[in-house]
Amino acid sequence: MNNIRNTDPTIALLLRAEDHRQRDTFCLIASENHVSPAIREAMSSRLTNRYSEGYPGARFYEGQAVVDQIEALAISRAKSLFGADHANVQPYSGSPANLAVYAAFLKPGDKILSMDLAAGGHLTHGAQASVTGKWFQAIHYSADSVTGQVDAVELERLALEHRPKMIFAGFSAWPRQLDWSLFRKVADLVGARLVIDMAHFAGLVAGGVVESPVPFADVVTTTTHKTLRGPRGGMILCRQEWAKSIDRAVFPGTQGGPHNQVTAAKAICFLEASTPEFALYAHSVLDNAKALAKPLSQRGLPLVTGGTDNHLMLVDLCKTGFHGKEIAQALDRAGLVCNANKIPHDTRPAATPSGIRLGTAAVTTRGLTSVHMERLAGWIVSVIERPDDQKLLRRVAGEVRDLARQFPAP
Ligand code: DSN
Repeated sequence: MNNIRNTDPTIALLLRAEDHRQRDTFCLIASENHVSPAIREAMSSRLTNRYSEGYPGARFYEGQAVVDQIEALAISRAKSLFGADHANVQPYSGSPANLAVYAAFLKPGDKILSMDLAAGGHLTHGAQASVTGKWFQAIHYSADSVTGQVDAVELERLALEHRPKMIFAGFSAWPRQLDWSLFRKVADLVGARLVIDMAHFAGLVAGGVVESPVPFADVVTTTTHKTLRGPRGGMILCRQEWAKSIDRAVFPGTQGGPHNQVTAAKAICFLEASTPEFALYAHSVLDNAKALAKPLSQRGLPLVTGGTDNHLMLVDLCKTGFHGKEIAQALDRAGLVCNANKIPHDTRPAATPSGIRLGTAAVTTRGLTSVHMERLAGWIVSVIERPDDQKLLRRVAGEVRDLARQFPAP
């Protein structure tokens, strides 16, 4: 960081502080990960100097010979990694990717059917606080907190009653995989476009750990930085028949020039995610999630749906006398970083909900295995039992730091 130190010592100090924070703590935020040095290098490359509105071979600015090759490579790697007809790698992140899909298929006021934010859906799936909930009419379904699945009869009933133009499947905070064939069937029943947001579990799809939504959906949206372990960014995959509409909806519909430095990093991410090592990583993420869920439940912490089939779990704190924000802050002080999260039928506000969400993508990247999950569970349980005990939090933070330093992030 010599250049930053010379130009802006304040930012250099803060970046160093963040490096140290990441080094000495464990990230259990289900949507975060640690990228490879290659991906970090690409993101700080001189591609950031370029504007490239348009697509490979059809740009509005000259000097695109290199950028075109990079974007074409990212597209072809994305298609082959996920077996998709078409890929648009320009979305800045998951939310712009989803917004572009609305722009491709809907007019303001049209109806969508999607998972409720409070039940694990995402803001951009028509939540009231998002423009997707203000500009479109969203009808919501939930998944059952015992079976972990969406009720097929209820989904069909809602679809037939409201005749949505688009059905969103996928989630931000749900510990089970959903039945994509059910969503396909219901979408066909009412002639709706099926959009599956795989942002959270894209890495598990790439690694062959969970069923791919690509064969079922008209369109699949994703971020590239969660389990997929790429740069901060988004992507849209779709059937050939929607390729033009999706491309136009991204640019010029909802975005300007793509972030070329991120496109290069996405290309590297897709290459990394196509290796046998990545498949092993994805399997370990799931193994670690199950290995973390088991001792948490055994020690009396209820998990929504009783466990997990993906990289995340939701801990129900209702019986602890503390809300999720209090526990997440105590865990943070103990070096275990996670987020407070709503649980199904939560009566508490989003800022102080009744649960926390834990994910294993980042700790698995650092090389932790199921043996370490036992230790993490022990720390988590003790903090949840005594979140106000500052001495305990300091002791756990020290133990976490000692273990974390043995498993440096890339
Ligand atoms: N913020 C992401 C998450 O934590 O799941 C979703 O956008």
